Order: sequence, then C-alpha cells, then structure tokens
Amino acid sequence: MDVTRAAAVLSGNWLGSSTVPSRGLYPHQWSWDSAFIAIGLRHLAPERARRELLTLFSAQWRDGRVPHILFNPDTPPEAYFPGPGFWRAGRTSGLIQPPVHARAVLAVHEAAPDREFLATLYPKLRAWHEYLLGARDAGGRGLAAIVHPWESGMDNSPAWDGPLARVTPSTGFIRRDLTHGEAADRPSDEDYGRYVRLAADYRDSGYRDFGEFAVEDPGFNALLADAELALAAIADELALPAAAATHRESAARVAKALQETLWDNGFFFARDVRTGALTPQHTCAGLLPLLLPDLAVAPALLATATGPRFGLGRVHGVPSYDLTAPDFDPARYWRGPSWTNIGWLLHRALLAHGEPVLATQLREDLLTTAATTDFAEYCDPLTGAGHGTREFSWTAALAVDLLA
Ligand code: 9YW
Repeated sequence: MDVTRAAAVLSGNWLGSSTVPSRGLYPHQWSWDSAFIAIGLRHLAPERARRELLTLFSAQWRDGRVPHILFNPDTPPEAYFPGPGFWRAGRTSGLIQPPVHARAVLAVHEAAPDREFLATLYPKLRAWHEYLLGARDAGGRGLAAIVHPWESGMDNSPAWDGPLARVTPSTGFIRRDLTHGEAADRPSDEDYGRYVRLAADYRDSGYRDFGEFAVEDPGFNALLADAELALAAIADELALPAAAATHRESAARVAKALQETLWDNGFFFARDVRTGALTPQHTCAGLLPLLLPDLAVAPALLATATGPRFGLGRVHGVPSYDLTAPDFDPARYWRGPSWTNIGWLLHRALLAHGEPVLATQLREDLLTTAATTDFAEYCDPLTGAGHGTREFSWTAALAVDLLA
C-alpha cells in the first residue's frame, strides 16, 4: 500500500483543526475517530495529530465527559442528523464514545515527544476516566455503562437487540445518513427510530439518568482498562509515580471486573444492566479484552478468535459478528463486516499475546483491503469487498500506522 494515497485522504478530510471521518457521511469531529486518526497522523504531521486531540478535548464537559461529536459550525445543519439543534448542548452531542484517547495521546508523544502536550492533556484524561468509573458505574460492579448504542462505537451491534427491544421508536425525523450511504449497508429505520428516542430521553434527563438502555460492554471496558494503563505511562513520563501506580491499580480493577462479571463459557458478553442478564451474541467487542496483557483467559479467547465464529487468519480483517450466527450479515455495518479499527486493535493484541505470525497476516490483509477498497469504512469479511463510505479517515490513518 502506498502511504502517499493514505496521507492524501487524511489531508482531504482535514478541516484546519480536526479531521472529519468522511466528507459526506460524517461531516463533523467524532471522538474515537479522532484518537485513531491522531495515531496515524503522528507519523505524517505530529503537529496536526496534537491539534486533533487538543481540539476534541477543548469540547470536554465540566463533568469530565468527552462528547461523541464536536459539531463543525461551518457545516450546514441539514448535512447531519441529529445535529446541534437536537442535542441542545452547545457545540457537542451529549453522548460519549469508547475511551481510546489516552492511548492516542501516549502514541503521539512517543512518535514526537512533547512534554507540554502531555502535561496539558493528562488532567483532562484523568477527569474523563473518573467520569466513566464514577458517574457511569450503573451496575456498581466497577465497570462503565453505556446509555446508548452509539456510545459503544458499534451502533447496530446485534448485542443491543435485546435491550433495544424495550424502546419505542421515534418517528417524524429525516435520516440524513441515507443520502450518503446505501440503505442495505446502514442500520434499519426501526433501529434508527430507537436511537433517536433514547437520545431524546437522555437529553431530557439533563444527560444524567440511566434510562431504558444501560449496558456494560466488554469492548468499551477493555479499552478503558487499556486507557488507564496508557495514562499510567503518561504519568510516569510526567514524573508522577504515585499517580501512575493509581492508574495501574485502576486498570487491574477494571480487568478483574471484566473477567469476574462478563466472562462466560469462553467469551466476553455485554450485560444488560436493567435485567442483569448477559446478552448472548458473540460480537467483536468480546475479543477486545485481548488487549490486556495479564489476561488469564487469553488462550481460550484466542481459540474463539481463530475458531469458526471469527475465523481470524482465514477471513478479511476481524468480523464484527459471529460468522456462524443465523443473522450474520456481511454488508450491514456492525452486524458482520470487518472494520479497520478493530483489526488494528486485534493486531496489537496478537502481538501482546505472542502470536506474531497471525498478527503479520492480519496486518497485511488490513493494508491490502484498505488499498483495494479506496479506504472503505468497512468490508465484507468473506470477500474483502468494500462497503459504506470511501476515503474513510481511520481506515487511512491506521494503514499509515501499520506501515510505519
Ligand atoms: C453514525 C464516525 C462514526 C463512528 C462510529 C460508527 C458511525 C455514526 O460513524 O456512527 O452516524 O451512525 O458506527 O463508530 O465513530 O465515523
């Protein structure tokens, strides 16, 4: 793959102080996208990588949350729904996305050391993690709960079908996403109506209450534990050893809670906090605890990753959903397709757990697919065909990182 082409995608999507995930479909700044984008940009333009993250954190709320979207004031309001008028939260949405930012900040610093950048972001990252481990601990189990499918970053994951069934869909809004995306590649109208209902209820509670949807997601919490480890490394860099020790302890607590409460019969499942039950679907979120270095169940989880459900090494990327499930759909968003960010995370995880051959194979496949699909948003794991929007920023950014 040619790094120049990936760099051109990122330059084309750069707005001056942040990068849009895609010019047409996602014309604002998204939280976890920016973290993945910065991880690629650090090799091309470290100043832009720092700016990307600083811009996002300039929108952090007083309670510590990092909003999932920071709206670009120059984008016409009809370009994206739900826009700022819906959220009534100034320039941002009121939801969050997975906490991959500390990892990104550390990675940017490692590529281009800048102590001031670290010192500026360290207290903000701390406040962000404290919000997640405090206000978001809906179940009292030491895990952060998400209050909306969008917060998982995996919008229409089959794991949300059960909890979402309780929600009455909103009607009477216009979907802007279908202007830029194929309906067969996107969430259904009914699911979209439920997303809008949940978001409106959360907004009307002042962005405080746990409503009908409260879920402990293994992917989100694995990324949180990993982020606490990154924050510990940042604290070490800043010569704050006591703080570093606290972050390591916190990472260990989250990892322990994950293993004690979400691991069942060879896999990590999401818990529906309302019913107390684990959701039965095997999704790629359940593979993300492999990011954690001391994971006792890693061999069993690796066996599931390479077995028939995810076919790692025999398919393209990492399927977002169980290949053997009757409702597996190779084209529809998070119900089957492979996404580059999950592939990139699993590549790291495989290296951490002594699987260099599989890691290299995954890396080569991710790079080939990025190049042949013009940096598609996601791909069919069985054929490698591109789906969703093209010239997608994190596909380009993570390809740059895999090439470096
Ligand atoms: C939407 C921007 C976002 C990603 C999410 C992805 C999608 C937004 O796009 O959600 O409008 O549906 O699911 O992970 O951050 O790229």
